[in-house]
Amino acid sequence: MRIVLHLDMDAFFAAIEQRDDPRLMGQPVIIGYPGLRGVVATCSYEARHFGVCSAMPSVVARRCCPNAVWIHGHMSRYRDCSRRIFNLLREALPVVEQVSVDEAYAELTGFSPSLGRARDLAEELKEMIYHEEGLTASIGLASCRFLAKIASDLDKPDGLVVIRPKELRPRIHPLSVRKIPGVGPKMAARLQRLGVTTIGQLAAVDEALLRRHFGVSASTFLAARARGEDETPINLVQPQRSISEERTYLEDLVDDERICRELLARAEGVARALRDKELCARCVVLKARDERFHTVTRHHTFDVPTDLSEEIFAAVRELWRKKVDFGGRGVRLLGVGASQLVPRRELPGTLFPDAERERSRKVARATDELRRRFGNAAIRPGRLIDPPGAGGSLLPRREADEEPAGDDSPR
Ligand code: TTP
Ligand code: MG
Repeated sequence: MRIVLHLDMDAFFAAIEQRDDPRLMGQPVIIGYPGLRGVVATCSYEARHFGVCSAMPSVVARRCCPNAVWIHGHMSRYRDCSRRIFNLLREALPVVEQVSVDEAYAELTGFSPSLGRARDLAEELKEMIYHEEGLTASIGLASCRFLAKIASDLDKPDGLVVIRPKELRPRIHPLSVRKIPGVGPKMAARLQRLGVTTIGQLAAVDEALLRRHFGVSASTFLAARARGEDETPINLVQPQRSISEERTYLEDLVDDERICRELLARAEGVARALRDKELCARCVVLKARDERFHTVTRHHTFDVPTDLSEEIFAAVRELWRKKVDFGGRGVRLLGVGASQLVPRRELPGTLFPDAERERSRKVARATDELRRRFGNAAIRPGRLIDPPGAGGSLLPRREADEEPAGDDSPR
């Protein structure tokens, strides 16, 4: 039988804050900006008892839990901690796939002879992480990827749950179909119209009926999950599809200079994340939302894929100036994304690089290193320094398939 492990840190950002400031232990702690346009990035389990959860508008969270301690967040600290935890995991396990800042899968087939032994190993991992980082993780073990993921969530925080094949019916069937990764709100609503809300009900539905409603590929997917099957492998190196960074502003931006300054900051963050991962982007995306919530995205394709902030910035500034017309309305959100990513070493020309670009890359890498050692505030291009009194801002959720860049605010 296959054995897959899924690990997810508990209340990750909030737990780091509690660990680093003992006064926060046992307190409801919320990571995010408490202002009008803020959202909750995450919160401690104490805050969850009051109904606070990730992505909740801050105004709602404040109503649920008026006594919470709000922390804007220390992204570079979270990222360093994440890096150390993944190093521990990679040392201990043969095949580790990182799926987010605090979440990993590991293939234990052939490494651990039984689910029971895998459980002992998982106990050791949890202890090791607690010993090294003072943080708790929840782990799920099962015969495939999606069951391991569901298992790790069943007894959070500090959980360790093993799902054996015979436990599918009692433990998995009662759960909502929404627990299946890949079943979003739309598919769940369509299933509900067929009278299916739980995984057990999904297992009982005639596959032909599913096929009529969802087509061949979606119905095959649903039927397999209902049987507790998922052949998705655990990937040692996962192809990353995109990296992006966006911000919502407390006050709408109207000044072109300020807008360009923000675009430069986002381009910097994205370029740094690309260099961290040794990737270059063939395509950049500008996302902008005006005060009436009208959102546009504009793309630019490079002849030569890049990981340099000046090239990404030049492209998005051009897109902003030539391809976006908000008719003078203020800008509420700006985002910069990179897609069509290619590993740098696979690019032609790596052997005989362009001298100018190599110089820029060397400077950028040296800056990245200084940032890593001395923190984010250590180095900023002159234009990134906020004038006194500039409105704060915060990052909403990044896209699922990426890690945060070294920004000092939560996603
Ligand atoms: P999660 O693992 O989803 O959440 P968590 O670790 O805080 O809590 P749980 O115990 O339920 O796993 O996400 C990991 C981190 O990613 C989280 O600490 C903060 C960040 N994050 C955001 O910034 N915005 C979001 O919407 C979510 C869901 C997470
Ligand atoms: Mg987590």
